[in-house]
Amino acid sequence: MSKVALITGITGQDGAYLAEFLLGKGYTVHGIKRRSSLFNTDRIDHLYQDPHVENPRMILHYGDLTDSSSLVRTIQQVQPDEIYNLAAQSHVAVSFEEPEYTANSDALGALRILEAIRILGLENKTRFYQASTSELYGLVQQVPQTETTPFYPRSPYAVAKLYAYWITVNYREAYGVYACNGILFNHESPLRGETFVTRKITRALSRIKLGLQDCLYLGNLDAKRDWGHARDYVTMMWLMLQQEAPEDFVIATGVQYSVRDFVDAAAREAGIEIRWEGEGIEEKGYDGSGKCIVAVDPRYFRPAEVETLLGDSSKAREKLGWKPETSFDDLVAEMMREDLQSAARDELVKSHGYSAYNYHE
Ligand code: NDP
Ligand code: GDR
Repeated sequence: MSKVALITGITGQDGAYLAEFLLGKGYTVHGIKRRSSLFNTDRIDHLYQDPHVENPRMILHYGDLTDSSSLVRTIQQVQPDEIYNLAAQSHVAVSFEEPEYTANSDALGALRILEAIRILGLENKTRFYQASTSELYGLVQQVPQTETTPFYPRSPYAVAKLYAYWITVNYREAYGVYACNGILFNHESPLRGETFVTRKITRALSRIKLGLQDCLYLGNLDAKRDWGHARDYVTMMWLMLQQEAPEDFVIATGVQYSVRDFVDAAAREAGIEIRWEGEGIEEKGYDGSGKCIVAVDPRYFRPAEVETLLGDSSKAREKLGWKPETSFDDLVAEMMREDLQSAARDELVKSHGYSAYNYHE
């Protein structure tokens, strides 16, 4: 009998990589997706199986982290061996605009799933993975950050994820649920949402290169992050649920770059050398011909910023035998390759007289 996994957030970046990974391991994969007025399964369409085929190995269910009824019903029906709770309102800046919804989905969503496991008497069967985050460290108290570094969340998103972190620990200690937190540092890929800074950069520079856009507007260029590849990180989610006893793990590369460094690296992939001039909100990046292609827009500053994050994943390296496979340069190159291709497609459409494409930041 193949193992059964249930993934919330299967339509997101990590959900897509994890679903592919688990299908490759022979799992039957169930996913929870939200109802949307448009199709929102682009990232997993290549994995989707027609429900009319016999014994499909990937099945989608409508549901929402804010709706206990859908969660309990799906978990009861699926009887999963493993649940990966990846669903979240995952954008830090948006969490300042929608704090209550973020708390409902990101904090209470985890509780609802853990309660469902208990209500359905699945404590001894179903293992639970919670997508925790380096944002918990926020205003960092120690460099680099490990599993024992104190938390200091700096956004409604991080505060909600703090609740989810502790309720996961609590259900492990109180009810013996096999429940783990993966404290993952930023991880990116060509599937990254377009409004996160890395993808915003690779997408915009590709379009600038092909004459589809003039300028890339960013917020805090000095913010530093520890960026890995999502493909590498989903392996570790699975590894965490294969141990004898449940534990929490930091997953990071241990290398840090600034947003400005990321812009430089991505521009180099497009054959552009950026010259920076000015400071603060006056800082601008110019291409070889002297055209301004990067500028700061304070609109993208956050009410409270996380300036610097750097992870130490020694515990995962030792206990799980895990290490990241993709370097920063390879990550940037892969993202640029994909975005240059999609900009080239847009350019082709435009050159044939169609203008039905939009640019949304
Ligand atoms: P994405 O934003 O790409 O995906 C989020 C997923 O959650 C999407 O499938 C989205 O659905 C779904 N979702 C959002 N709200 C709800 C809801 N109320 N009910 C059901 N589903 C919902 O995030 P990532 O894949 O990048 O991240 C996965 C998880 O890991 C998130 O919890 C994130 O907070 C966390 N994390 C991410 C890190 C990163 O660097 N990527 C680092 C550390 C933690 P839809 O497609 O309909 O929008
Ligand atoms: P983050 O990712 O907040 O770390 O959360 P994001 O890419 O949004 O920001 C990283 C840093 O870049 C700065 N920045 C900008 N960010 C965005 N989005 N847009 C801009 O124009 C811009 N300019 C500068 C930000 O201020 C920030 O310092 C991600 C999400 O995936 C979370 O769900 C996850 O928990 C954490 O990573 C780890």
